[in-house]
Amino acid sequence: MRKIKIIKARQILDSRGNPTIEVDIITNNNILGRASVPSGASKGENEAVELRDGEKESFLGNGVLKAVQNINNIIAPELIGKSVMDQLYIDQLILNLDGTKNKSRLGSNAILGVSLAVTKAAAKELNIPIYKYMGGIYAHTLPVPLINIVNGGKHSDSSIAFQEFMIVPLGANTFFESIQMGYKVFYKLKKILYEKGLSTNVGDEGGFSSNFNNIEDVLDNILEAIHLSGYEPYDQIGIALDCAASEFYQEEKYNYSRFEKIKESKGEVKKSRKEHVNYLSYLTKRYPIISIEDGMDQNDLGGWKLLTSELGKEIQLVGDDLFVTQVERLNKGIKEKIANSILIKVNQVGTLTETLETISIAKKNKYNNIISHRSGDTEDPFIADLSVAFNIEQIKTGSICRSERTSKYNQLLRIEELLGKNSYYPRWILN
Ligand code: 2PG
Ligand code: MG
Repeated sequence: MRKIKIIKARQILDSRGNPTIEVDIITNNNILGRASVPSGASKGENEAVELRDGEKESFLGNGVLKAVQNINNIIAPELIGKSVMDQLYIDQLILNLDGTKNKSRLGSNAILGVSLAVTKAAAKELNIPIYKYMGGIYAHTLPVPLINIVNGGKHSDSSIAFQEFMIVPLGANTFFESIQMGYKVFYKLKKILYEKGLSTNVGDEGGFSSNFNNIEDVLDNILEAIHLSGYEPYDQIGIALDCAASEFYQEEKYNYSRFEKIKESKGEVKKSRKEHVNYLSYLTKRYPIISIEDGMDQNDLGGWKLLTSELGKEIQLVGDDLFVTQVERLNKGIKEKIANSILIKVNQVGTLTETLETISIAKKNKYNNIISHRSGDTEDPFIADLSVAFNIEQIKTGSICRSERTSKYNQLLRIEELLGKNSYYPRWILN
């Protein structure tokens, strides 16, 4: 029993309005598991391949109808009659069907949609929450949210080279309280920007995408908002950055001036590896920065070594494009002693099984895991359940506005309520 009766994939739209995949799995008990797939803008070179139609007539080339066909015509016939309770077996079966290292035949988007729909159908079959199905009785940790409040880089046209500026409510006692703290700072920042005559429009992940002068201008405004909210920087609210440095690394330089406005106001800002590391180190001393993601380019291993030796003992250094949620790349990083944490994105690798393998390797090696959304996301809150299931202590899922971001926070609020006094919110996230 609990067998797959129907698999039906379709094309829907993500938060940027780009096509993405939704998969329905219906069991012989008429239970529906439905999952949708996120999509990145600043993708790592080594991510599993997301299949897009390419032909201009299909949503300007961005359609995912081929991937939909791959599910309906290739994956579905193989999975009909298999039990949704057999996640590892099913994931392996799809991987074998694909047969490539980077999932380029069926598409990581096709594969992930099915993998997650299976999980969701299984949880529903048992009539228990998804986090509990995946994690069992010991799933009880709510993650500290890294709340995005300013969008730069590829996620906005704000001209700031660094992609994400986040606040981290370290001083909260519960997840509920962490959202309240984030809310307060977000709206204080909105007021500050408005009063300075700056735009309060938001970027892809819901953070403000105003015309800031430069990186320090962003950080000064955030610090002001933290103070205005009555919070102690560092002790109660820390700052996390995602430089997404691969996006502005050119000809062995970190070229902040690729972003037009900085070029005009500040002159050329091309930093060598060493200058860039020094700058990050300076920022960390001047501001309550507790975490830096993708501080260096994905292929600049020398730069990563330098950054890790400079800051790796003091703050969290997160590999995103660097590790792309893949065991092989993470193992290499561990061996080289670069970074000390890893961003976990289900669609960078493609199946739930592989995601869990990566998480467990990180745990074994004392690298922090941070569950993450993508800049193009959907209303599917799966990653909220994923973080609680495996007691992952951090989640990065955007601003506290935009429904595709708040859907994850809202699910975490529900889970915290469900767990009641058994829930645990980690007060401090650094090792
Ligand atoms: C990142 C992500 C999510 P994208 O770089 O961490 O914030 O962005 O999905 O565009 O890769
Ligand atoms: Mg990133």
